[in-house]
Amino acid sequence: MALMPIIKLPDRRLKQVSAPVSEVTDETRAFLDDMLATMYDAPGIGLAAVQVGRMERMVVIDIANRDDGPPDPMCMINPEIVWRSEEMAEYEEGCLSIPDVYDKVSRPAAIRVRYLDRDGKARELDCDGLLATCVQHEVDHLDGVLFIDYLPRLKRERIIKKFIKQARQEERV
Ligand code: K1U
Ligand code: ZN
Repeated sequence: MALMPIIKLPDRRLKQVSAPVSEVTDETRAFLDDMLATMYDAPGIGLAAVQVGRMERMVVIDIANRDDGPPDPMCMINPEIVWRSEEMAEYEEGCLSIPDVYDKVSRPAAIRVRYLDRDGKARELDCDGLLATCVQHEVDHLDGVLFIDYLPRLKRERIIKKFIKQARQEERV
């Protein structure tokens, strides 16, 4: 399994919409394994393919990684949120593409997600709590949406400016 570099703000790919996966193959499964290894290594509880530069609709999630629990990896191909609760829940989110920035985001408290698993089998899953938050965060990545897009404009712009400055400084060295 290979670790892949995670792209960071202000990389423009993070604002692009990813394309559906047309066929689930051995190569898809090998790539999902590399995504899981990269997520565990980061460490994180989720990762979208765009975050490692592949513009296809795939995400991996393991919320057990937050508490160092036994691994419970999930792979979702072409995930689609087909139901959202009216009730909202607030959670302090972070993003591996926006390191060291955490802020509260309010999202539907429960969702139903439809997706293909790593064998290409269609599945539906009801999620609440941190899993619901994480699935929504990852599906947003596939649509070019970042959690900072839910923050007030001035706050968001300050974060983006900081990362642009950081990237320029890294270019110089
Ligand atoms: O998509 C990503 O950038 C991954 C992100 C997922 C996420 C976190 C919090 C709320 C919603 C979605 C992360 O995993 S950030 C890192 C993180 O949460 C974490 C870091 C160390 C241990 C456990 C969790
Ligand atoms: Zn993220």
